[in-house]
Amino acid sequence: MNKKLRDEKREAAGVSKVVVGSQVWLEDPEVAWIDGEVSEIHDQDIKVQLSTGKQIVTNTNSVHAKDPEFPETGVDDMTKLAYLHEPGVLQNLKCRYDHDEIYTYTGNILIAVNPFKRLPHLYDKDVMAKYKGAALADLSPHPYAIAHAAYRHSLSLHTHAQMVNQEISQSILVSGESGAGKTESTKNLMQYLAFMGGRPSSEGRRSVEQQVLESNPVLEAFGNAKTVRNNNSSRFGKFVEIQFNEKARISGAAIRTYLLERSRVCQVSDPERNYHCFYMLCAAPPEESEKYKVGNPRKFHYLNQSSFYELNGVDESKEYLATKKAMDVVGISSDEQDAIFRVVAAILHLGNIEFTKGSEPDSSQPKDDQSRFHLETAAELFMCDKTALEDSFCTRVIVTRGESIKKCLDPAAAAVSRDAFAKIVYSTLFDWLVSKINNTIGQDSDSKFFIGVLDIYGFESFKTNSFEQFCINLTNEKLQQHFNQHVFKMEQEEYRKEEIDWSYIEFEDNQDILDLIEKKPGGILALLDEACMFPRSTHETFAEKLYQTFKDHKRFNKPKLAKTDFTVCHYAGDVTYQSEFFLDKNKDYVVAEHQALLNASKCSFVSKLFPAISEESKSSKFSSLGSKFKQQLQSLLETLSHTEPHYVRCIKPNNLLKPDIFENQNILQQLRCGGVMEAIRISCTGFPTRKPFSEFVERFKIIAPDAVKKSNDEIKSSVMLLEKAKIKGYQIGKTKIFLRVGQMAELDACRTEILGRSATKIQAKYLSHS
Ligand code: AOV
Ligand code: MG
Repeated sequence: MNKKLRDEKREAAGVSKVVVGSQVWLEDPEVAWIDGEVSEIHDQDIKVQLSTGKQIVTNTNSVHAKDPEFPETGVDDMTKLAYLHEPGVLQNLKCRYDHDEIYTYTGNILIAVNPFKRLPHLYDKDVMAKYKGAALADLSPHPYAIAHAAYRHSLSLHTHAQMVNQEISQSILVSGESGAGKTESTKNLMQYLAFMGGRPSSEGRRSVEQQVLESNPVLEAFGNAKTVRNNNSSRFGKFVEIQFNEKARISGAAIRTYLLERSRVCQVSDPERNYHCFYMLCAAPPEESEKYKVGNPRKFHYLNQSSFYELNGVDESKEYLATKKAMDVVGISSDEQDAIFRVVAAILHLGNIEFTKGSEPDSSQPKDDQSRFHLETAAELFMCDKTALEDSFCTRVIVTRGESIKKCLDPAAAAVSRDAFAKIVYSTLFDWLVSKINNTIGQDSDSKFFIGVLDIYGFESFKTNSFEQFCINLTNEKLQQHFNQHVFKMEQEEYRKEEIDWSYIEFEDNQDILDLIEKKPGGILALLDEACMFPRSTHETFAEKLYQTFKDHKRFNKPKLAKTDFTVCHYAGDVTYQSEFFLDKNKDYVVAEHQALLNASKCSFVSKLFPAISEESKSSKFSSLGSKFKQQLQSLLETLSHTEPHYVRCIKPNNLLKPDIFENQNILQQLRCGGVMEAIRISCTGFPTRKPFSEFVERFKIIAPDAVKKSNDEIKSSVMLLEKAKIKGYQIGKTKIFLRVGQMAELDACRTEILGRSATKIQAKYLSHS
């Protein structure tokens, strides 16, 4: 964060006056903030007795006030903190975390700190039932409460919308870095929505909500893998749109997925793993693993490049059966399941085919009997011709001037061709699963509203970062902008429109990074596409072009000594990308020979995965994965812009993936990057609650019914009601009333009290009559 900005903020939130005996926070390079007590004061200099035992002399400007009455178990909403500053926020999160309270609100945003241990009492039907009847503020913070708010909000707007044509769909955006708990939070959200919108399960048939829930294990088996950051890392993005009918029952769902990481199929390294499904299949019951000729995962090149095979606490053979069960629920027939695992097994065998020089110059052939065995097995499993399969790796047909010439590939090129084959088969299989699930669940084209839940790969920065990380981080930039825009710009815009007196708060904008990446023409993606279309480009020429174009861009750097690496200064930190495989990975095409071969498979499943291509698309030019991805993101954000967003911000408390370790610096970094600190400030300094005058009067007229009856001016009535309820510090806008934090609750309490009193009166009257 901009230093000046932070200093200003610090001042705003800092200590106004310290005396001897004041409790304060002091900045510390290691643990971020240490608490202590002021023991002496000489003008600006103060001596602080730290809680660690040390004494330090500093000045009044560099300390923050510490709340002497900070409640032992913290507060469930940051906006309730007596002192709002970084150490206060951190202390609150930590103290709640120590009590296994992993959820905390910041106004309407839910902060979730990953516990890295099971907390079963937090999630079950009874807990869901409790949230069903309650208002957001009445129960402790929880993803259920966020899902509840989204559901309730759609409903209340639903009746209203028919009159005013208002947006009623909602979205819940879950964000955070890799391993922070997005996928787990998403599952909780979906469970709650299924609970609210589900039918009594008497109908025998699998219900839509059950299918929506069971889609998770299927997609995770094929789209999740162990990475350095997360043992169950989602390698694809997902937006689930749950559709509701006029009775507010779930009537359909649409799952959109984004860019599955393909390279993982052929390339893994310690301590990562390939996709879960490969290990599950290897652990299948004997009759099945024999059928697919799999077994020990250590035998397969696509798996044994890494020495990690097992996951803590996971029994792959059980997972295999559980995945098949989930596949049953989402309507994947047993024949289809057989075909799917046949394809998965075939991919493993492909990986074991090695090539050596053939008889002709620059040609190739399977290296030995082992390789020939795996080639044969793969052909059997794909149900395609063995020789044709070999040809599709070792040769390439080139069409020039209407004549087709068969060209041999050398062993290295044959291996590249084999890997391309494996990758395209796997990613096509994944897409098939998604569309199959969508077809089974069914879309409700007449749905009245939907609630979308977004779970996308978190920000990634590894030792080496390639095209995948680039796309993943672009996604996070886009979502960050959406968050900024929503929380900050919308807020300010609203105050401006309503002519409310409110000093603007600066915030970090990331538009310049987005321009750098996706501006057309001239952004990194555009330059990459250009490079891909120009036959003589290499990653060196591409990198050179980037260096020239962006040498003065403040979000772009050429690392010292680097020849082809480049650094992008993302909102969440600097990431250095290795440009080596960018060109290759950006090219989205199926080799025509691979397509034709698979299309000719005797297995109808495989042949349908690769429908015959028309002559014209055969010759069509290169299509860009980066541009396709950018478009998908654009359309996602377009969808989101028509919904009312709710945010869940996940925090990863440590990089060891262990319970009960709370790393202050690490967490602060995430809170700062994610804009949580600014959001907190806004909800406190601003007016988080706003109501149009008419709605306001309607809701609270009971507080002063006679006065309201006499007046026909809504603004005057509103002011009378506010005064009667002794509310101060509110603001009157042009169309709405703006309330400070907590004032709505005061008004509601006042209303409830009056309602309660009149109810007793009626009751008393009724009793005296009977
Ligand atoms: P992610 O979705 O944010 O990462 P996950 O949701 O997969 O992260 O969480 C990572 C791991 O943390 C899970 O496998 C659990 O072991 C643990 N975990 C997370 N939330 C909870 C919770 N509420 N209760 C118990 N354990 C939890 V990535 O997909 O890598 O960006 O691409
Ligand atoms: Mg995930």
